[in-house]
Amino acid sequence: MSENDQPSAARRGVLRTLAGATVWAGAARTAWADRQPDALDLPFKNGHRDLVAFPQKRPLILLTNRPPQLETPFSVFRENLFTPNDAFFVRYHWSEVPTQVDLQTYRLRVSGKVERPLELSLAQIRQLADPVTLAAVNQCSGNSRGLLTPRVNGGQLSNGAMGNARWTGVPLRKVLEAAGLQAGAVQVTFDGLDHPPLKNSPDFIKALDVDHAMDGEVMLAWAMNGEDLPMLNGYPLRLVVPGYYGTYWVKHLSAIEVLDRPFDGFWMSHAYRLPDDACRCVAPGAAPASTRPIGRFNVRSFITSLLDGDRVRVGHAQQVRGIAFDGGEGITEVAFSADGGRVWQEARLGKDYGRYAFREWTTVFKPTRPGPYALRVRAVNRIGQSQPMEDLWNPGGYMRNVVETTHVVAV
Ligand SMILES: Nc1nc2c(c(=O)[nH]1)N[C@H]1C(S)=C(S)[C@@H](COP(=O)(O)O)O[C@H]1N2
Ligand SMILES: [Mo]
Repeated sequence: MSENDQPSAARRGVLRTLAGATVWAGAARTAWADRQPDALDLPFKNGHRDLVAFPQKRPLILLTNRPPQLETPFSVFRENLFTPNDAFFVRYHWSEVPTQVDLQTYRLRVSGKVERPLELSLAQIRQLADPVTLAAVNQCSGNSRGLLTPRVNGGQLSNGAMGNARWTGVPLRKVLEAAGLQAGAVQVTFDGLDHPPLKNSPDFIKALDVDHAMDGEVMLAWAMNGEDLPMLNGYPLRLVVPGYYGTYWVKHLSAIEVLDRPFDGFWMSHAYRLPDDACRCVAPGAAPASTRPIGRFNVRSFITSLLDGDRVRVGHAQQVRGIAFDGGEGITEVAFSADGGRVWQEARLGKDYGRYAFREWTTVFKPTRPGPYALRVRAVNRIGQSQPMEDLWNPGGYMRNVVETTHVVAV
């Protein structure tokens, strides 16, 4: 941590909140903000980051200001199995993001290959079905990108571009059934209220296959952890695609279109694509022969109760705690090593909040001699998938899931 060698973003006048409106300049520091650290260092080169409080958010790791891109400090995962709304990460592609939405005029349009095009208010959407609540992780494809070697272009994120929340809404299927799919429907596209600053840049639009869109699990959610979505997480309505990378979780959803062909927009045909092979990886620097759109999460696990550089007591048996998750098979096993991965012990799994949620695990660690310890954790899912011991590399820096190491010192 380095708290005094850098002027904070707030001091430079980046933003402040006024009754839910976003003010992007001319801000003064509040007394509350003064009590927070101003900055921190992520564990890679050029990892110095300001901590900045955007509207409805506590101070988070600032990646970019326009558009707002905020990473969750990793200590938040130590304190909470469900990520608080004010600490949940924020990702946008284009600068023109909504700072308020009027529910009197907000409508979700459903068009394309449907029997009945619809224009639904939020109240009408809420009446389409009994609300469902699902615990699910939202994770950016580029989570942990900054830790990859060799480094790749894109947002230099540490491990905080993920979060676990309870999402409440209605199944997307109910909306599509209300509109009535025509025969020959192939894909469904999703567009939100944000847009690029220039007309000739590609608007952020994503697509799902019709079968996926109709699976009854993909959800239109208006609430997160029992409260309205924060503006920066997609108020008033977002897509929740359980088990899939955040890129599909379109925020401020305003238009759904049913197509009789695969969608060929930029954000499907050029961005968020992976090498089309089993490991979704290529030799560092190589170009993949062919690619396909990113899909489900791979298996990940983290130690949360200890952070890099923490001190532990020799001879003291302490509980170590962490989280694991995958793309929806469910975590069935977590192993912990206190010696860099030579000897492994099985950790105990915590309460099961469903196959899309963080799964807590605990184990006991008793350092027997003073000095450094490399703690590692590795999870396995129901179908036997696990995590690689060495980084897998792809040009987007997506899907990093190497077995993590937390370095602590016993004294
Ligand atoms: N409207 C809109 N929705 C969006 C995006 C965007 O740029 N615009 N980015 C996507 C990406 S890449 C991610 S990782 C998630 C992040 O969700 P969050 O900002 O709520 O954490 O939002 C997705 N939904
Ligand atoms: Mo993302």
